[in-house]
Amino acid sequence: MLKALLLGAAIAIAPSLGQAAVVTFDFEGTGTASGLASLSQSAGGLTATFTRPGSTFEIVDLSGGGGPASFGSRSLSPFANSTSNTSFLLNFSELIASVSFQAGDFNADADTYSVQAYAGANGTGALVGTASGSRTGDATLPSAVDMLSVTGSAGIGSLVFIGGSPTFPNSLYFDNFAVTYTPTAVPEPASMALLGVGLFGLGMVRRRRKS
Ligand SMILES: [Ca+2]
Ligand SMILES: [Ca+2]
Repeated sequence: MLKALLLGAAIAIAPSLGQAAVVTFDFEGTGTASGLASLSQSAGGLTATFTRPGSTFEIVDLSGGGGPASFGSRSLSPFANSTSNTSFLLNFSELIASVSFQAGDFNADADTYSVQAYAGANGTGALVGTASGSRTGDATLPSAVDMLSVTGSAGIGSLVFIGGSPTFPNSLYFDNFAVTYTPTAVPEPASMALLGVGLFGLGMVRRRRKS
């Protein structure tokens, strides 16, 4: 009886503990669209909002081929306005620990890319992580895709990222944003109620044993 009550209390607490989780934003469930000013995706209690200040972007359909297998049938693309040399901005609904994502251009021109992670929203606050690189016009898929990873020990609130060539300033696709974060450890009302019931039962058992 006592064991069962303690187990019940443990189960009620478990979902509230702050354990690191990984959620991925891959745009697969997103409809294709162009001229987007903003796009929000939610997974695992975390919301990621993509914008491109001063410009627009699109979600492209790759289901007919042309992209690497890892990109699936939908991908984030800046080509809605590739002549405007503006970065993407990615805001998270709460601080995250790290993020990795893929950038690729499917055997086209040579590109450079960079990403900055900031503690605050909208690319503000302390710069807590960076990653950058370049690639020549690659030979075959899927080698035309790189993985960028950024870790911010103090927590990442937003990302600024861009990739392209001098001829085409924004000519990289981005996909598979894998985010590591610890959900805020706030006990849910239901869990607290269950815990209360468990503790009440425990008290009853002890009282009964004393008498
Ligand atoms: Ca995808
Ligand atoms: Ca390119």
